[in-house]
Amino acid sequence: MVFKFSNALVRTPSRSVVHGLSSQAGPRPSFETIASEHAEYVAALEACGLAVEVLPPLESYPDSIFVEDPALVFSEAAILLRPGAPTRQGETKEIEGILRQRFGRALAIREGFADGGDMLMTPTGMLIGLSSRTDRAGATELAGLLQQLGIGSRIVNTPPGTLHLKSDCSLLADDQVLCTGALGASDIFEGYRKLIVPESEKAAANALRLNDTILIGDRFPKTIELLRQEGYEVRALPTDGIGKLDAGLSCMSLRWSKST
Ligand code: CIR
Repeated sequence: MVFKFSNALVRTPSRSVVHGLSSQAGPRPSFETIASEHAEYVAALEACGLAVEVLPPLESYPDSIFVEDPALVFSEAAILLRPGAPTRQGETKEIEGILRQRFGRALAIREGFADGGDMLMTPTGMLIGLSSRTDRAGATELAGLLQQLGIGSRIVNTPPGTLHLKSDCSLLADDQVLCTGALGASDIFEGYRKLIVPESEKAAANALRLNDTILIGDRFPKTIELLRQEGYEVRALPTDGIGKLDAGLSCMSLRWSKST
């Protein structure tokens, strides 16, 4: 099952996180808010049964707390990506060493750009979203590397104005996704049961299923209620600060299941 996880890698926010990329005009989050949200996130991963390894902060990379973007990880392999934002491109080198130590095999894309936030693992393979961060060259090379690992993939379009594919969707179960109305209206999730987030809670679509629990932002009461009505166990976490940096709950970790 693609949401069964035993391990996670996270990175402590740096003081520079307040200068992270944002498409929003409002006030910037404080360092203290982000640090406390991150600590609650780590505690939630542990409560869901994951062993969490915490990497040190990187002052030169304000967005490096969002470790999901420079790499993909699987039980026995990692793929190093090429983040599409110029200020984030050095993050891959920074995480490469630890991934080479932790995984027997590490592949790397050499062309174009691809952010982990655009990749949604499903029971039938990886969805690779084209966005302002992931281009056709990066997506195509990634599809080839995934094939080397025996993982099928499909390249799909991300709705205009969306940062990453996963900003707009998450996998809730093998046959059910949580997604925005825009993504729900496309043919990406044909065959899946779709739970559409209310228009007023679009950012709730970036939830994170870890084993039997769904992590979701605590500022999304309507979506929390929808999930509970569907019978899911939900853990609500503060995400006001990271939300101001266009981020959600999948972005702050790399997760995998150790093969035994
Ligand atoms: C960025 O714009 O790159 C960061 N401020 C947010 C990255 C969020 N990452 C993700 O959705 N995987």
